[in-house]
Amino acid sequence: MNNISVSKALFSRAQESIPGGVNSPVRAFKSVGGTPIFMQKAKGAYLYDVDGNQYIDYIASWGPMILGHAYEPVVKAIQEYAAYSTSYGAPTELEIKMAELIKSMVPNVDLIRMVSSGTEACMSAIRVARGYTSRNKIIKFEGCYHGHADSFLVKAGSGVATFNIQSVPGVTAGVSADTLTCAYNDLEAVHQLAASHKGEIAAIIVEPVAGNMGCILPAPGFLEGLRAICDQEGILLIFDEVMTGFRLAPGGAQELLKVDADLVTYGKVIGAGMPVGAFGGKKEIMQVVAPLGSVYQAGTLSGNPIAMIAGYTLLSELKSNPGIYKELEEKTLYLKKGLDEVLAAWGQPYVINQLGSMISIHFSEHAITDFASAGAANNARFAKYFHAMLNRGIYLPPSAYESWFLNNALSKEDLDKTIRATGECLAEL
Ligand code: KE4
Repeated sequence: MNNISVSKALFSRAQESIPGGVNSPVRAFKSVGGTPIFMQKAKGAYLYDVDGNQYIDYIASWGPMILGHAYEPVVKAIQEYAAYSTSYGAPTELEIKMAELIKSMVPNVDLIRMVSSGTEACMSAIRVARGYTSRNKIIKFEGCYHGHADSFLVKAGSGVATFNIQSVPGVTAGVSADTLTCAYNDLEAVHQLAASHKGEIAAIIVEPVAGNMGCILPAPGFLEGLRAICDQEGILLIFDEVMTGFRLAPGGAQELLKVDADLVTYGKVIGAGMPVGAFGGKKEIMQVVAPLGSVYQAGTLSGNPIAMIAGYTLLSELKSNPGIYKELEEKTLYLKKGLDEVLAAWGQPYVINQLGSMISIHFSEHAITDFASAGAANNARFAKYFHAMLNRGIYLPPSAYESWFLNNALSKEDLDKTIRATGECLAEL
């Protein structure tokens, strides 16, 4: 067992001033139990906690640290620009460069607006869809997570699923009534919702590869089917690419899976760890956004110069070295192969879902294709696995309802250590 006495002391102190001692619930280790680990610093693929323990990091700050922590060019850019001011509240050329860079990397974006989180990006995108279509309802999928805006806290994934919060107090019945839900990958259910709410649905918002119930891939034809329903019914298709954007490919899931969205949201990688989100799409739709149109959306720190230079520096690296994506996928496939071998030898049921550098393990004898199957897995066993790995210096997401995120600083030795640690700890599960 690692010595985590300083983390323990900090956690009890934190709870005196911060709800649950954390600024985001998924960090609280509630579903896996135990004391959240307080981090001191990180470099490349490694985290260092306040007790001096080192961990191989498979969270990458829930996605942003795709090239590893304290990536030199990003750090240098932040240090340089911080000296000019940390915010102006006025437009800067940096914001134009960031928008132009994103437009050059992703399909179907003529106009893009910067915000400060994935939540803001997604809540703004559905407001745009409602303003553009003059319709009120949205369809989201059980277990998908689009941030904590009221409309999305209906059968959501990530922390909402982790804490099994069926309906979130404070989200009114009025708001929830405009959010229709069905199972991920259930195209027939979407057809039925569209038929019974003809002319009422503004948008379908979907994680093109789900990462908030573990990693769940779209079934063949699922995304294409959503595209067809949207075309037929005048519904906007919103790809929530907060996780998949700039992670699965330079052009994200739209590029990799070859399905066009009408609006797309970004976060995480786009800010290189700084608070950045964005939403964008075709000019015909985005021109409803104020001050061009009347769909109001704003933010004091939207396009913040430090966040912009951090994101711009990272995205530029990804654009100029697209081979990174192949490297990341190869590392993930190597990890998957090794995990498969040790888990298969163990003889207990398990499933590994993976696409690109997103991967998750589920202790289940059935395929994990939606929220119900993710919830029916042996997640108590996952909690034991989490702690067994943590004690061996491997930091996994503290919930079975999360995807792992590989970073490109991971070495073969790190992957081998992760595979070995898994093999060693299975007997404890
Ligand atoms: P943020 O508001 O947390 O920046 O982004 C919300 C969001 C939107 N869409 C998708 C697909 C997301 O995965 C997220 C946030 N992801 C979680 C991790 N599953 C953030 C971790 C947290 O809540 O602390």
